[in-house]
Amino acid sequence: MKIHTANDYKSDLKPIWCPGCGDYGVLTVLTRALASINRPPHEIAFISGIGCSSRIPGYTTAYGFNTVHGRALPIAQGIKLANPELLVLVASGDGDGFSIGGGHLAHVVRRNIDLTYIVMDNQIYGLTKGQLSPTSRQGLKTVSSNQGSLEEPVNPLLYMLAFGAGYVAQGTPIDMAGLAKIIEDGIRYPGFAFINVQSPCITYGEAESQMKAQKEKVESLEKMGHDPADRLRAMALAQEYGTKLYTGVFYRNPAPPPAHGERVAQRHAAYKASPPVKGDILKLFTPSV
Ligand SMILES: Cc1ncc(C[n+]2csc(CCOP(=O)(O)OP(=O)(O)O)c2C)c(N)n1
Ligand code: SF4
Repeated sequence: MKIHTANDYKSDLKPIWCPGCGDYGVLTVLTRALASINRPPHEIAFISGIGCSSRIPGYTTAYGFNTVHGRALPIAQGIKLANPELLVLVASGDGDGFSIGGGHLAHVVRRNIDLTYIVMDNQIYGLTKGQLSPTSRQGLKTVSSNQGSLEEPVNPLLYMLAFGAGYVAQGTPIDMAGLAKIIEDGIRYPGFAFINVQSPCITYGEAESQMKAQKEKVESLEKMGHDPADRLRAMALAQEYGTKLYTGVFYRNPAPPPAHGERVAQRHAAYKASPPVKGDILKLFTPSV
């Protein structure tokens, strides 16, 4: 079997992100994580919505689909259902994932489709030139809010934990090794995995979200002694989203339930073993008295 290197997952397209954008680091670590997994690129489908971050599939050699703003998750779920053998990765920005696409989150989690969802959370709409996003902090002034945002930001980590996700982690490109580790771990998790990446927007993002500011506040959950099997503690730590920058695995279900594909296979096997008797369906419509 061929041993793949990170370069095998990089396409010939040159990224057109702004110099210094955090998404470059995400692309680099992603290709490293894929090399560790060593699945050939033609066995990987990489789906995204629309945004600067959503360009990422095009910079890889995996099959890619840069879909519609906010709709990466439904399309990725369909692809996984149609071909369960594929390794399915999904990329979004915080606008794509938590605003227009926010309604899909609870459902992808409860279905427990085996895919890895990577959100490049820069707390701003980058592609459309710097409007407020759902993770922008209250008071943030942008081109679309010159008096400052009136609204509280959403908390993506707490959302995912509350919805019941089996794998929830956070990373940043300032710690490439740590980010590669959680992306690899998320891909290996047998079920839905969510990775929030604090990926700075150098052009429209505010100073306190940039790499320099991140370096001053980042704290490793592993070094803090956090037990990733402790979901309630993970939720308590996730409450600090927006004030602290914790990196690593918040929660990894120690006894992962069957993923959706496995449940479908079990249902098929049950039908095969005991096929419905022709005519049974009529009983549904026949009054019992
Ligand atoms: C249905 C629809 N609504 C709005 C847009 C415009 N639009 C494109 S990308 C985007 C937001 C991008 O922000 P985010 O998802 O956070 O990604 P980033 O560019 O910051 O990586 C918006 C509003 C669109 N393309 N389609
Ligand atoms: S606008 Fe922001 S998110 Fe988009 S490429 Fe530039 S730095 Fe990156």
